[in-house]
Amino acid sequence: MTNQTPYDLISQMDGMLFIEGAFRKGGGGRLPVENPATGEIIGQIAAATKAEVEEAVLAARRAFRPWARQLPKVRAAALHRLGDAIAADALAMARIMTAEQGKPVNEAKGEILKLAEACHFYAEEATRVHGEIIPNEQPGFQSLVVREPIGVVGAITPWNYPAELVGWKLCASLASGCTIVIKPAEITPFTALAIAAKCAEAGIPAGVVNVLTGKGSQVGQALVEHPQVDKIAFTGSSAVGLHIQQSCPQVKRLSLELGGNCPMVVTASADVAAAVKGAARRSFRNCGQICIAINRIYVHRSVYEDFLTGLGRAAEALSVHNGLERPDADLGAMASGEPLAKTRAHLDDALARGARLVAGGKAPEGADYAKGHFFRPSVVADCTHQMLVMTEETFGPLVGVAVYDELSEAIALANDTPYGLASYVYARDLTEIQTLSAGLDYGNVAINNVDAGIMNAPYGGRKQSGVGYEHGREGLLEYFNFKHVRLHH
Ligand code: TAP
Repeated sequence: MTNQTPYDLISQMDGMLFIEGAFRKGGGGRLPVENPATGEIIGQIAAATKAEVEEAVLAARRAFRPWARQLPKVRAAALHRLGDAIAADALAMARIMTAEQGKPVNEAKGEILKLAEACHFYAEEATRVHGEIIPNEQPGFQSLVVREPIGVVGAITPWNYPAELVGWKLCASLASGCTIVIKPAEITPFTALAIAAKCAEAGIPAGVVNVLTGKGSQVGQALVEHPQVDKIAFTGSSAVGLHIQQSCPQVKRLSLELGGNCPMVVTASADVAAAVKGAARRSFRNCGQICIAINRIYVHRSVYEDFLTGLGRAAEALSVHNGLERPDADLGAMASGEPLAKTRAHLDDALARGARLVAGGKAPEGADYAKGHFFRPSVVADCTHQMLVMTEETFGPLVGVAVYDELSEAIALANDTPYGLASYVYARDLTEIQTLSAGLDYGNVAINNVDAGIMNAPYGGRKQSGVGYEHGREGLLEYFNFKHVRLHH
């Protein structure tokens, strides 16, 4: 891949599906894919037909038993080869991602390399999954708890992290002995097809990994409804996650990694400069299109104006460019017109309800930005829970800031949401830290840092942010059934 332009690579994958170890042209219609920085159509994807969904699921079903029976070290070796193959082509894969998603190439390359790391992490974990022997409750009996892979996984993924969100499900499937049919987001399909090419290169057996492109409401829904799909691993909005849960016609395993509306609390004892740095990074990276982005910040009155001045300056200093032309830009284009329109709507709503604009508030000016979906990182202050920016997930480069006086008030405001994915704290006082980490009703709490999700710790949400975990040993165990074997001897 290395010497070809992203457009050459994309044209080779145009209209392709990956079924039973081979690429082939889809037989149905086509859907255009846009470069969000320029508005150009960069390729067409196949809208997989019902027959193609059937073929992919049955290929995964046939491949399941032989793959599940492989020794864990054989699956681990395949994952190591996949990690190496991905890392070797990280730049070319990153450029494909930038062309379809908008994030700057350096950031996209970081995501690809993290996927390669995930392959190696899960390769090691694959060899460490073991069962248990339960203490006897009667003489002459023995109870074993054995872990067996669930079967065929349907993976449905969003567009904000086109490699990692596919990759975590792929790695856990490969490590556990499951097989997988992946339906990537309609607007970022080529990264997933490039990952499929790496699976072929790494010698993953035919049928173990399949990629179907097309519309979620058709191809994704067909996977949800298919009786031969044993588990759905979904990342996306809470609305679609709930729809999947309610429309699943059979009982099957579901893991749902859904929306967030993540708070940050900056207390009176915080290192304000560190808090500003953390907030700027986690609110605006990937244009704020992150489920664990900081959406709203509660700052103690004693440091409120200092924090706002710092965050305003940090936001204004961030560069926004076409991410293919400027690989080192801080922000690229937003992935499509939809999150951009929502960002503008949340900003307008906040300003109409009395918020103060501290930074940004508009698209960058100039011909380079005219046809793309660009927006400057934006900060609004003096926010209340009457404003959408504080109560709904913006999924854009906009953060709302509010002042508080008592820590209990900050905790109540931070928890005043149907979501429970990630929360952030900047504080130096140990009592404040302990009160916040116990009081925040979130699956992840990051204290004096903004890395809520790391590969070897469980990552999941509460309330409307989902069920189940990715990452870590817990993420891998989501791909296994328990079997109780009771022996009489
Ligand atoms: P969604 O609109 O929910 O789409 C996610 C995936 O579901 C896409 O592949 C979509 O296909 C598919 N889909 C749509 N309707 C479907 C249906 N009826 N049946 C089956 N699949 C269907 O989310 P999005 O806009 O791509 O992503 C943004 C959301 O994802 C945000 O809320 C964000 O917080 C959340 N997210 C959560 C996490 C974690 S780890 N909790 C991580 C990243 C993102 P199409 O692309 O064809 O519509």
